[in-house]
Amino acid sequence: MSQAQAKPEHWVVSHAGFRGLYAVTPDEPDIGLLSRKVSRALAGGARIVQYRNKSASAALRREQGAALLALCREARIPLIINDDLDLARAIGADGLHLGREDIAIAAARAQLGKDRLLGVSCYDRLDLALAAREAGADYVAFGSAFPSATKPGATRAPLSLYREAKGRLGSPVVAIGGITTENARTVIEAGADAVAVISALFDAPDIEAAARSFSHLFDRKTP
Ligand code: TZP
Ligand code: MG
Repeated sequence: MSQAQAKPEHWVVSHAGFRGLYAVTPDEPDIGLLSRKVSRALAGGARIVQYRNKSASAALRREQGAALLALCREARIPLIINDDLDLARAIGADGLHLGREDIAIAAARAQLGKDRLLGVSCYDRLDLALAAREAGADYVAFGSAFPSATKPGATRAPLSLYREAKGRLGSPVVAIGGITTENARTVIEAGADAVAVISALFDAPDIEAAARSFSHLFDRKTP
């Protein structure tokens, strides 16, 4: 399938209702290694992949983004780009994830079109999430759920926020930050539809097994 032909109806997950493991990439300069790691996460059942690399040059990010998009297309899993609307558009990625330092949500939605997934980090703030939905976000993320070695300064979000947000927003709610196979159940039971994970997934000795462990936590129906 060409990139231009890829449409949400071809994805394994639905735009409005995904659930499961949301794999967020580590800052890995080696494209081959990054691709192998993401392949293992997909094999273990990751439902969404976000390309996030805070230390690469624009040229490397473009190359890595395109490589990961090809992998995700094969698995029929959406690839979301962190921060960078131009990169998302340049490679024809499936979506964009924004934080408070990034471009305005409504502007991003206007440029992405309605078919692409748009996610927004809302830290510990329901008000930001409500505004993000109003401006066109498909899903929101709250966190850090637990202390995160990847982002030690991150605001902590209370567990009560996940269910409260789910009730108010009518969109998928993603938990991020310090999530491991040991504590993920806590945020899922607290109402999160997906767990966004970097280190406990990509630093695991067996990435596919770790992805499978995270994914299995979603097998059981939760309220
Ligand atoms: N936002 C809040 S915590 C975090 C981000 C991007 C880092 C998540 O990484 P890890 O390794 O899963 O804690
Ligand atoms: Mg950002």
